[in-house]
Amino acid sequence: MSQQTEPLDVEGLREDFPILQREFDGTQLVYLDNAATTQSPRQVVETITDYYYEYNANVHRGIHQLSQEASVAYEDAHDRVAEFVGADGREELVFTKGTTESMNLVAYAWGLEELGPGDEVVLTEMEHHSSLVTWQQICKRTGAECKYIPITDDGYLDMEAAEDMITDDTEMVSAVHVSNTLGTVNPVSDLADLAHDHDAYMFVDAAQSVPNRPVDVKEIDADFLAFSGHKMCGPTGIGALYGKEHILEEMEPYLYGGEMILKVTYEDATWNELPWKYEAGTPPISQGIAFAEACDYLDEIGLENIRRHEAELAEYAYEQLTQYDDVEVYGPPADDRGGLVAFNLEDVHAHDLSSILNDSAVAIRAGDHCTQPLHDVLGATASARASFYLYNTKDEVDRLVEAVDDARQLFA
Ligand code: 7TS
Repeated sequence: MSQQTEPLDVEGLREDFPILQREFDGTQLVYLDNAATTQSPRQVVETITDYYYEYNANVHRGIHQLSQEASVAYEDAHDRVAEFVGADGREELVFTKGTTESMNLVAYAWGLEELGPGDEVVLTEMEHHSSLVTWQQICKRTGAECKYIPITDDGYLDMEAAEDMITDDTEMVSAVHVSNTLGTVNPVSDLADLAHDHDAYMFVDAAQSVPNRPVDVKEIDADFLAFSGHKMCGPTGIGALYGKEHILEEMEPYLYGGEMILKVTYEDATWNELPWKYEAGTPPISQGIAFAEACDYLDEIGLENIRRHEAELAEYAYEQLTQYDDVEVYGPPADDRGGLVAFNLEDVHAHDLSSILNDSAVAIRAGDHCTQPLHDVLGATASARASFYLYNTKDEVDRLVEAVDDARQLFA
């Protein structure tokens, strides 16, 4: 994992992303919806076309040449993505549809089996619905209880409350690493220590961290960690679940079918080795191979460089937006956040704001960002959110702020 700290050659990088050249009525697109999904560079898109033009075949099945080539590339992609997050290898890295499916896999395969009345799952108030709703519903089905670590007024996790809430009744702590609404970077390693002190597992939702900073599953000591390819320059339809090998060995499969079995009789079946035990059916082959290419692309740039670039843009955006008294930005201070700012302009609904920004070709997200209960805590029904990535510039932040100012004047 690269630790260099060089400024990004953003103009050079932008050439890899043809979509960024799009214009609407002669105005160039400013794409600031990267927490929802990122754009893919040519290198990733060409990996997909190469696959379909050169070696499209089903994997693990055929002994013909095409199938062998596809199988090797698909299997190696697991090692590449595993390496990207510091896992030991493919045995610890299951390909899924994305973070949501990774979360559901563990909730169904482990949670339904292991949880029961008296058990507790500890989440945070800033969980994305993919974790919140999943654990909430699994708790309802098993009789276990969900608890939520509160946030402080400035958008951090209340770690004193966390220490009280994580007890011997806790079976799972599941926390978002970087909040997709507040931009808070949570101390997931400290939470993992607390969980392990009480023999609970630690699940890290790394959907908003793996794409933009060095993340090492061993350093965090996560038992599970989930992320999505489409938020890190890769295609949609592919993501990953990291799990400690001994836990993945012990768990029962989540989906049954072909590919995931070793021996089948009319009476019973045994399971394939890791990670295939959790990948029933024909997998997303081209997406998996392109996911690995996205990891190469990001490593080439350097994750620490990307983290710093995003933090600079977020700090700049925060400062520019808060110069207006009627703009409220949520979450921690300007200089201590991930690469996004969620905000509201007084008396203007976030959807209206987003629509006005769209007229200036500035793409942001408006809504609850799949964190409805968190918005209740913030006292807002919705918010506007600008989220940055490696190809965004300060000029684009200026375009955002100008468009927000236009909206202020329109609604004044
Ligand atoms: N966890 C976090 C923290 C997220 O931000 C998201 C998606 C997910 C999980 C789910 O990822 P998926 O790939 O399975 O959908 N977040 C957003 C967002 O902020 N806007 O659109 C999707």
